[in-house]
Amino acid sequence: MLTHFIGGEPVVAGKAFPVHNPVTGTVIRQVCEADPEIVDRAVRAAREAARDWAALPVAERAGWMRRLAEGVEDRFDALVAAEIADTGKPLDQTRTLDIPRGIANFRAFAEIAAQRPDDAFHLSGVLSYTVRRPLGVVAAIVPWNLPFLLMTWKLAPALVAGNTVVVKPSEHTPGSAAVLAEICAAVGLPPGVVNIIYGYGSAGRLLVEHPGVDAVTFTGSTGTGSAIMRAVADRVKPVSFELGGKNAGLVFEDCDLDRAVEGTVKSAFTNGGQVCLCTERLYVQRPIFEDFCDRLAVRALEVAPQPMISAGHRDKVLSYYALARSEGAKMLAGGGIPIFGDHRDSGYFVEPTVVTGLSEWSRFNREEIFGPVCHVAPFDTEAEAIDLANGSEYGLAATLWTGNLDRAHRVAQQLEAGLVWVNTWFLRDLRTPFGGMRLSGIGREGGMQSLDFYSEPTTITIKLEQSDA
Ligand code: 6OD
Repeated sequence: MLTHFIGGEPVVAGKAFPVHNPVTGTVIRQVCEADPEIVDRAVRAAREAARDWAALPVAERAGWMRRLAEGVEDRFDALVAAEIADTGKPLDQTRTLDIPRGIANFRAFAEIAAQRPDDAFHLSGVLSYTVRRPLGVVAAIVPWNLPFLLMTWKLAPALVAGNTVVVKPSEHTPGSAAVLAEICAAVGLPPGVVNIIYGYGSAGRLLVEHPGVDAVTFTGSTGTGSAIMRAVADRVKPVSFELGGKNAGLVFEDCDLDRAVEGTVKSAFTNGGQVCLCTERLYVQRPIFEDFCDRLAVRALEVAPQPMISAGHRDKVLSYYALARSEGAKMLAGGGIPIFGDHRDSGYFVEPTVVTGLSEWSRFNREEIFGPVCHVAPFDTEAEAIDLANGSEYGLAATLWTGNLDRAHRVAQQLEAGLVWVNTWFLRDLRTPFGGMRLSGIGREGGMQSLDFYSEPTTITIKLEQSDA
């Protein structure tokens, strides 16, 4: 049974709920579900620890981040196993991306925080400078698609900025958070600095509404993001949201075709398309459209299917495959459930799918699907491509494939998205701003932007005596 981690101690309380392995559909663990009393206990523990943690010099908190990174390295295999059990991710991806990025998050934010300068302004005998202080207790609501990566992406900057944290992982993926709780205890992190509670959205709601929580960071769907915003509106709590996407890819005829096809395979199908940055709308310049579609379809058939996180999510993705057919799409690859003839047939797999022929106004092309699926459409001119890419209520990420440097800069600067990748995808410098426009979120995290969110400035202004000299 996975227990909550509160005030540095395991806490068994609340009803138990099951977690399923997406590869087989079988129950792999039982987990304590937080009730109002547990949420209250976790927030109180975080608040009790807040003053001493905030009072530590930033260099000491940065030292704790490095110790956490070492603790993660020591428990690398346990984290890989927990993440794979909950998500069904491939071993290779988990070993090379999910867990290493968690380590990098702790190390990167230790460096960034330690180097951060304060602002100071001097003008006509008036000196103004700012000091930043932490917000207090931060609620971190973590999604199921990149559970460890995104938990550390929130924890590291929140902690190093001097906050204490209550984390609620997704009900689907509590395993790596439970290992992190053991790591916090093993490295001797002061009790209450990190608290981890488990449960469904109802527990998340209790957490964000708790009057002892000062700010909320959330990654997940736009619907849940706006529900959180309403829930915390009365107390005007700061929120940082990374929400849905309907990301566009633009492929120009001057691109390196092999690179663009392989890049698109990655950007559409990595993690079974369950990454908020995945490409779901692809626009290809007409002279290479047929060739590109043929190549992409062949490659999609070669991609190993990955499971969706739950039976419910698999059914949602399949409902979009059915919708595409009913809206008159041509399926170029996939569109169903793979048959393996083994234990995976009871899991939550869907086929990597490539679709064409739908209008920009179809639901398929407007709504986030969050599966291994990509619609491909032709375009003629650069201006048209930009309009197509920007024609969405979302604005998280875009990819651009071109061999023309001028075009790369020109187009990238006109795309209305928080992140634009040119001839690559998911390449991230952790110091850069990360987040989306419109329905894709509010605020930016990453580097200094994270430290800005997790702290607030006080401006101190001093009138200096005029010198007679
Ligand atoms: O790579 C990252 O740092 C990051 N924040 C990825 C987010 C992916 C969302 O699904």
